[in-house]
Amino acid sequence: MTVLSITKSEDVPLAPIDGKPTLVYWNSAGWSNPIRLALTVANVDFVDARIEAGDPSDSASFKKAWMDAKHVLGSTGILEFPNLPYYMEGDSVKLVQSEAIVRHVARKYNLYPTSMPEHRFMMLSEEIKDYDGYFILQSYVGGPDVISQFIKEGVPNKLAIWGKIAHDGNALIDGPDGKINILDIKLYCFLRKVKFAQEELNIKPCAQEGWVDAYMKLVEDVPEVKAYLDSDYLHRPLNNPHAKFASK
Ligand SMILES: N[C@@H](CCC(=O)N[C@@H](CS)C(=O)NCC(=O)O)C(=O)O
Repeated sequence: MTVLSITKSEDVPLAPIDGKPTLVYWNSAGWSNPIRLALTVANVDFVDARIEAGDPSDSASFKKAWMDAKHVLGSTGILEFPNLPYYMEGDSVKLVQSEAIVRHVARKYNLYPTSMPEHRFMMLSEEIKDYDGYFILQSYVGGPDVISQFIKEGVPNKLAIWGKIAHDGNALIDGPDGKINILDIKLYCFLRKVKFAQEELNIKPCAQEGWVDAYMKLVEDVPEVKAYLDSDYLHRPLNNPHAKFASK
C-alpha cells in the first residue's frame, strides 16, 4: 500500500496511480476503512490517496482541493457521479458508492462469505452499512449526545444478534474454521468506532457485547490485519475536522 496525502486539486487522481488500484477519500476513516482493510487483507498493492479537507474556519480553502477536482472528474466524464470515496482499477473500473466498491473488492479477491446465500450476505452487508452511515451522519449533524444515545440504546440489541452470527465471539462469520470475509471486515471496522465512542463518551460496554473482544481479537490475529494495524492504518480521525464528534 502506498499512502498519498493530497492537499492540491491537481494531485487528486484522475486515473489509477502507477497503474495500481487507487482508492481516493478524505484523510479520515469515514466510509473507507472497510475498503482499505479489505484491499490489505487481499494483499492488493494499492494506492490510498487521502485528501486533506483543510481548515474549516477558512471557508475559501476548506475542501477546495476536492471540490475543484470533483468538477473536473464530473465535467470530463471520468466519473458519472463524482463522490468520495471513489476507486479506480485498470481502464474500466471507476466506482463511487462505498458499498459498491467494497463488494467489487470482495468479489474480485474472494472475500465473500461462503457459509450463506448471496441474498443473506447482501442483507447483512447493508445492515452494517446502515449503522456506519448513521454514525457518520450523526457525527456531523447530531454530535456527541446523539452518538451517545445511539451507542447506549440503538447498538446493544444489534450487537446481541451479531454475537450469534459470529458464534458468540468464538468464530469469524464463516464459522469455526472460516477465513476472514468482507462481513468480518465491515463489522470489525464498525466495532472499532463503537469502542472509540465508548471511550470518548465514557460509556460502559453493554451486556450484549460480551463476545466483542474475543471476536475482534480473532480478526486482529489474521496476519494481514495485524500487519496493517501496525502500519499506516488510519485509526483516526474517524471524521473530517468540521464534525461535531470524532474529528481528531
Ligand atoms: N453513499 C455514499 C456516501 C458518500 C459520502 O457521503 N461522501 C462524503 C464523505 S462521508 C463526501 O464528502 N463526499 C464528497 C462530496 O459530496 O462531494 C457512499 O457510501 O459512498
